[in-house]
Amino acid sequence: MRALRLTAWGETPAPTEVERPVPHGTEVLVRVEAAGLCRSDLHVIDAAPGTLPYRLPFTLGHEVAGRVAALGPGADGVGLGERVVVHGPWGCGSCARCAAGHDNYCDRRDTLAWHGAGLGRDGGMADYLLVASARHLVPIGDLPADQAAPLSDAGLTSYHAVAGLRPALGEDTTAVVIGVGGLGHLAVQILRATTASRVLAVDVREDALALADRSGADFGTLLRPDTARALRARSGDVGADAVLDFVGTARTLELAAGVLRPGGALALVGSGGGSLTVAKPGVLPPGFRLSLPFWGARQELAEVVALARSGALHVEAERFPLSAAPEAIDRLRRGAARGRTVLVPD
Ligand code: FEH
Ligand code: ZN
Ligand code: ZN
Repeated sequence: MRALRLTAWGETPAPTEVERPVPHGTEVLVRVEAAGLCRSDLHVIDAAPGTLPYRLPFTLGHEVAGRVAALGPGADGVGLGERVVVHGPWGCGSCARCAAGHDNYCDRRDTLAWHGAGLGRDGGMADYLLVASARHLVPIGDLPADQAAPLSDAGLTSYHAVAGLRPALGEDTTAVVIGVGGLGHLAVQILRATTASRVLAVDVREDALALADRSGADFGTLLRPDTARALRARSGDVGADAVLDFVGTARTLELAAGVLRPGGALALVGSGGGSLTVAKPGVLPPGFRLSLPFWGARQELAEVVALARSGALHVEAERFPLSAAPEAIDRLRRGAARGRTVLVPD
């Protein structure tokens, strides 16, 4: 089968021929229909030797949808031919967090040589993906694969970030989304579908603001020196009850700190390398709360899929054949990707 294998740190992987896995025990083999490309894939490819606990080589792809192709003799909970999306964070499988489907917060994370599918373990940028158990699979019915795959990371990460902020987002509140890319455009839709808040969007590209508008944002603005003032004006001059920063640079964190309402909450999702000084006294508003959400739980993925199947979520997806993965990776790296890039086995 074809697979996009990371064989050396710092080298863009190319599709190569590897043996198709055979499921044993509780394992399930999935015929991949789509695999999303994530900025984290760039971080993995570019990682200096020794900075990640992963052992080379492995197949990339942590945002995967497909159809059950084969079952191990002990596999249970999914049927042959069933279409599924893969819950990508794979923990130890036996701690209290993993047992509850919260592999994203596995208690033994620091002892593992992986973070999940395509992250130290063979992932889904391939014709087939082997998962250890059906517990990693969520049924998607007739949801198109290029809509379903991005739900498992871009959608789930955004949904989990919003879930932590939801108590602050009742009537007459304001949520600000910084960065309207693969995750941000879904966060706008999830905020509109699951909270009463007004949604304001910030990006550096006009076409991203157009995507925010299509996704249901009440207002969008380019990142400028006066953006905090413009956002405050749209919040009734009290500031934002919540900010979701999908970029995470010094500049976006400064904007977040400058626009948050007293008692406001910041969810830092993007790995842009920025930092924020938390001190008393300091620049942050009283009652400031910070979360660093990572991916999401299996049950949350089922909720995201249900939202998508209800028509509340639309993924702006750009499809590329798996054979063109190097070009797609380069396009994401150049900042030329629009919405979420999805690789389709060809
Ligand atoms: C995966 C592995 C490490 C860091 C971040 C990620 C995210 O892309 C998963 O949502
Ligand atoms: Zn990711
Ligand atoms: Zn665990």
